[in-house]
Amino acid sequence: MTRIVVVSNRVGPLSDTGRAGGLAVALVDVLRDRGGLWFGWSGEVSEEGTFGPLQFHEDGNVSTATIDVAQADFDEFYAGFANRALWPTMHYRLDLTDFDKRLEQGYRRVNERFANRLVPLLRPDDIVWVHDYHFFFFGEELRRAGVTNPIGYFLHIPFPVPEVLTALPNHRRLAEAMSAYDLVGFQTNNHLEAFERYLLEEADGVRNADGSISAFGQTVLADAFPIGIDAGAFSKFHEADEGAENLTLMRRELDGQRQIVGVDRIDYSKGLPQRFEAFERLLELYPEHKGQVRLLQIAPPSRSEVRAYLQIQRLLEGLSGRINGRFADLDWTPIHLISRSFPRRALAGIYRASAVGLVTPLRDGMNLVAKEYVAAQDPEDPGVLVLSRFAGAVEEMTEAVIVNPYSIDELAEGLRQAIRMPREERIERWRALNEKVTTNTAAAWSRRYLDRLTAIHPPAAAEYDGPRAGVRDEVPSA
Ligand code: ADQ
Repeated sequence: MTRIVVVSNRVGPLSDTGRAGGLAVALVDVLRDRGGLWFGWSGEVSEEGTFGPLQFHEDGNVSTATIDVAQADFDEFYAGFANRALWPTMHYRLDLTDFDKRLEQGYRRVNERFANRLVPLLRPDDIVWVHDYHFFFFGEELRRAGVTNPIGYFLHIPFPVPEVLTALPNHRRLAEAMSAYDLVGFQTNNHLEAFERYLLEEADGVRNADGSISAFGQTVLADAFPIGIDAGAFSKFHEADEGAENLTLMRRELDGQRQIVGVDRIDYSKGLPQRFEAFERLLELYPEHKGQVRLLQIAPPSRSEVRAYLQIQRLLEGLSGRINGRFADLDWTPIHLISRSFPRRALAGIYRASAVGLVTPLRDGMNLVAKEYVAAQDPEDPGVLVLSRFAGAVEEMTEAVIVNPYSIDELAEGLRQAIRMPREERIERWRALNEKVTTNTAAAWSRRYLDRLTAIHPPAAAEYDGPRAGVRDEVPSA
């Protein structure tokens, strides 16, 4: 039977998805549907690096194969070109980029090595699906090694407009490598248009009748496939385990106060300092909220090997300390900053206990937290989502309170609107949002993508008929 082979930087976990991140859950679903192989980095740095033994792990119909990287790979590929050149460029932060040629070479080397390690594991009728900004060159390397299987690519983060992308010194090679895939998927139409505009305007591309674009002597089809979550699971997490415990704990602790919640990895793209300043502005302008509303920000550190990430963490600690010093009282602390991660089921309880979900990135591919917050709400008394106009999620989630995160005043007013919103309006907005979150699930997303990929390039031998409907699709919208 045709297997799906997923390639992503981080692999797993395959079980106990209540503890895993949102993306991992989406990918496990895809793999479980038909059986498959998940290939990527082990998370370990070793002397042998990419030349070391493959580590296999089997769980039912899914296996994982991972390899280590060497210290130089980690520095140049992961902490280097991926997170100091690509991530900031794609999030419109050219001021934070480091375009060192050595880092780029390390990135290319790791893409090549990883692809060459996968080749012997591939079967002729496999469908290969490569994920995210760590592996732009992976498909091209597979083709160079003679792989003729369908190879798709999905970019989880934004694709910037050509005026920004062209700041990347190897932008042409990057776009050329992307064009080697059969199908390139983006989160939003906005990112799709940026990519197509690049091919047409910067690479003399020509659009074909079927919508594909020919450029660099290759033909690529691109489209938008907004990612979803396992909404059914999220709407039920609060009923048991850590979800129920956290819901009860939070409600007792809040004792009638309203809670605004933010949940993000610490990252400069997430707009965290602006959030704290907006909350401060709310308290300045509308002192009646003192003692009545608090901001809970859950923000575990990430990528601490990159200097910009440590700086943002210190900035947040300083800001929350200052704002708390200014406004706190003996029985009330305005900002609670928690610097660790929680299992997903625990997050669901926290979301449900919070009157406002504050999701205000300066730039984001999609943002799964926005969808998780909606899915976790009580249909009879839902909270309000305050969403940045620069999150990919905004293309679908138009019934949120939409704000410009660069304007502290607008953010503060958005918060006030959300806190004071009457119940009927909250229910009306939530119903519309929840309908979308429960329809466009993670399972529906992968099915749409893989159906499209196999329509363009059918796998050899076995006829692929799409993944079977996942149970997570069968949850009725409330
Ligand atoms: P991220 O930038 O990591 O993902 P996001 O989409 O919000 O951003 O996903 C974060 C996930 O991690 C969510 O599932 C969330 O629940 C979880 N998470 C965050 N903070 C946590 C905490 N403190 N404890 C536990 N879990 C936490 C990238 C892109 C996004 C895109 C996704 C998926 O940057 O734009 O939406 O991939 O495609």
